[in-house]
Amino acid sequence: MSTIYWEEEMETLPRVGLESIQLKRLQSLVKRVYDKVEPYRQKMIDAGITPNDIKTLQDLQKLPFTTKDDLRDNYPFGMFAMGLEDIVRVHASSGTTGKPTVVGYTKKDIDTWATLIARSLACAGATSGDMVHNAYGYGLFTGGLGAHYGAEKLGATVIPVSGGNSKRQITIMKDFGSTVLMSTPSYALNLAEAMEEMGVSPSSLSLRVGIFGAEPWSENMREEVERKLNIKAVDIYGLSEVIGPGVAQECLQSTKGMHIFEDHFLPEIIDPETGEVLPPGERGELVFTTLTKEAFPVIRYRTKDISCLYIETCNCGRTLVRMEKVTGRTDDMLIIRGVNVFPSQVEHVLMGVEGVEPHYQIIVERQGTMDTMTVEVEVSDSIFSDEIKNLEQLSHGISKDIKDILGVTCKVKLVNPRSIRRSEGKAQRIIDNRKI
Ligand code: DLL
Repeated sequence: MSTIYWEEEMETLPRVGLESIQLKRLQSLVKRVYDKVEPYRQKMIDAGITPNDIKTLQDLQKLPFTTKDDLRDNYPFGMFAMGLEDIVRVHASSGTTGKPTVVGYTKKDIDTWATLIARSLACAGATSGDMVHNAYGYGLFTGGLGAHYGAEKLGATVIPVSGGNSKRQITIMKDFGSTVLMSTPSYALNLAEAMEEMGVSPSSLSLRVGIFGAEPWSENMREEVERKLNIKAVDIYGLSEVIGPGVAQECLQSTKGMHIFEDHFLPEIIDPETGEVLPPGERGELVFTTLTKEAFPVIRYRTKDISCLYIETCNCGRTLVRMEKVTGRTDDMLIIRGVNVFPSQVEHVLMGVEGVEPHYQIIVERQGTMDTMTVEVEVSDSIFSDEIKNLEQLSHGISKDIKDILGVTCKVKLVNPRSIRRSEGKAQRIIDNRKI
């Protein structure tokens, strides 16, 4: 398979060349934030560091971390490195608690971001000949507009359909000949469901590839989406604080995670408890430093996402390091009777069971001092109309699988097909009733 690149020279740079670019960019970034962003300057002063102390890439480790709290404390624009006259756009991530985080972009940032999405699309084999069906939500969320500008930059035709109204989306896909789908993986499944309801066969569409991200999705979920939509599904990763989508992208040849666009973002993996930097291959919390962003640079931003880095070169020829699929966040982890479990691990088990539909929710409750977990999952129409005793057997079987594979005890409740609320963007997997 021949590789399609958007910026071949940068994506295939020998490591020494790449590291020398990274160092120059890091030094200029640290100087800029020290001069222009008061909270960063203060943190560096507190840590006894000046920009001149950054002499090698290793010296990055001398700099303090940045957390979501730092951004909240300086809400809305206190961490911007440019005046509002140079900012052309803001986005915000909703956040489940407290104030949202607001991020800003200059004209150049918007262009960098579009380039990164164009690279991502090329990684997935897309070209200017493609019809990109962009079902990421448009608005303060970075998904819609981020993907949109990148697809335009690639020269593809964009359908800015946003999330929702799934049946209309299927008609558009059919009539316009969409070839590339961009959406959350859970919304892709909702589209597949709408297709089924309309009696549209995926083979009657022109869809070839889906670029899915913004939420964790398991390998079994990937198989499910690929099968239901008759496409190849690849992963895209990003977060508003770093730029939005387009921080890392899985290529068609990769068997091991997504390429991080390292000429723009410097990744580290740390032990979330101690903050110690971990070597490649070890799993921990992802931390990013932006190397080229003007309006809203971040230094050692703690993402809370769990991953690890692979330094082996990829079959596609890109020399960029790869990050493992993100299976959870440090703040997503449930501790049920002392066992750690991530929703995506539960998903992986569920998706491996025949007759179970890819729509589920995890309900966490507290009984006395104990946390309990109930997994509600939809089953197919034919299974749901089966005898009660068969349903009971199936739910016991799933709960046993979860216990055997994840070591956690939970109740499994099989629910009516189409009874779990569908989302247009990120799916809500956990209903936490402990806080009520
Ligand atoms: O979700 C940006 C994005 C849009 C990425 C479209 C990919 C596609 P936020 O709303 O700020 O930004 O949420 C960022 O979503 O820290 C992860 O926890 C999660 N996330 C993003 N991509 C993935 C992925 C966008 N591919 C947060 N796999 C991140 C797992 C992901 N989790």
